Amino acid sequence: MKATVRAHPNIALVKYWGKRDEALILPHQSSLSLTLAPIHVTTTVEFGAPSDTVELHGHAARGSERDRVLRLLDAVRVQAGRDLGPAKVVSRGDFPMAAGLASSAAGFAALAVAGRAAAGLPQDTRASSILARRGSGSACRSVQGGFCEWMRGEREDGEDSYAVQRFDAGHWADLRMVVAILDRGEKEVKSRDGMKNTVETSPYYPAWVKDAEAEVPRARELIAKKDLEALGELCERNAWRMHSTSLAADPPLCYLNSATLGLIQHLREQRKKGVPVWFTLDAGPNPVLLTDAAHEVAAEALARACGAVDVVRCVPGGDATLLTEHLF
Ligand code: 2P0
Repeated sequence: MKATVRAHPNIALVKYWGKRDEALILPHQSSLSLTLAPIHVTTTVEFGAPSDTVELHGHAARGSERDRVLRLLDAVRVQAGRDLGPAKVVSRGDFPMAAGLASSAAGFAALAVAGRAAAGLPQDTRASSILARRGSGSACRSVQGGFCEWMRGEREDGEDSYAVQRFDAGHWADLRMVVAILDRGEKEVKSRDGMKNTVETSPYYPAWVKDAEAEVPRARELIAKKDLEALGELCERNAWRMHSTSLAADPPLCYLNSATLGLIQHLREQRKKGVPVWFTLDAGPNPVLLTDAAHEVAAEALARACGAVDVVRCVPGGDATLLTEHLF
């Protein structure tokens, strides 16, 4: 009745931005990501506890944060088909939570896999991905390592909306993602609210959906060929289009600040000098630089020169994994 899982966060190369179903967390378009190591979240779930308790990163979770965790475990109870009793959950991450890296993605992926294992359900990546998705959309892409594609699906019940691994972490071991933390502050508009506002008010939203869906198979081909330059260009294009669509919302959503823009513009000069480095950007001011192993030190140096207060260098990460050592 107790299980512990370690999962890695992921960074989308083709972003998920907008839901067609808010309750089930079903996206309007497919997305594609890379799972990132060595950073990770570890989560222990135990059923049969005296009462429901949720501790996230050293603090007792409250309000909607606590509810999201307990709702996911309710779905586990339904899958198990029996009364598992109250649950105790403890989760800890080893990377800066406000950095804009989706700690929720690693957290809900670990929770889904650990929850099912603690309930005695068999290991099943598809079932875990669907469960993780219901906690946080991007979490469905952190159940497996390497390059994962979240297929939007067509069904209203969401049973065909989950992530599959297209290439494992070893396929392109030389790829590097360098997170440039320019601002440690919490973002002003959470992804969930930002994407809702964009879906409802941005006149560019339908164009975003069509374009992003078409970019997924292109990205897959470039990953197959390990074409860093073309993948870098695709990533930048997709990030700009996500942010342009959000900028056109009402009220406008601007996640970039002046330091973000400074760093991004600097990359063009670096490329002219022969440094292969491109960016992607989630719903926050901290760019993630795409490069190769030979240039990760140069990428870190340029991020710091452009004002990064911290830098996290990442390599392709593996699957969410069961551990034998528990957090309590
Ligand atoms: C992504 N992001 O594809 C995109 C790009 C942020 C920008 O998924 O509401 O925490 O829990 O489904 O997954 C962040 O949003 O949102 C995200 P919910 P989530 O990685």
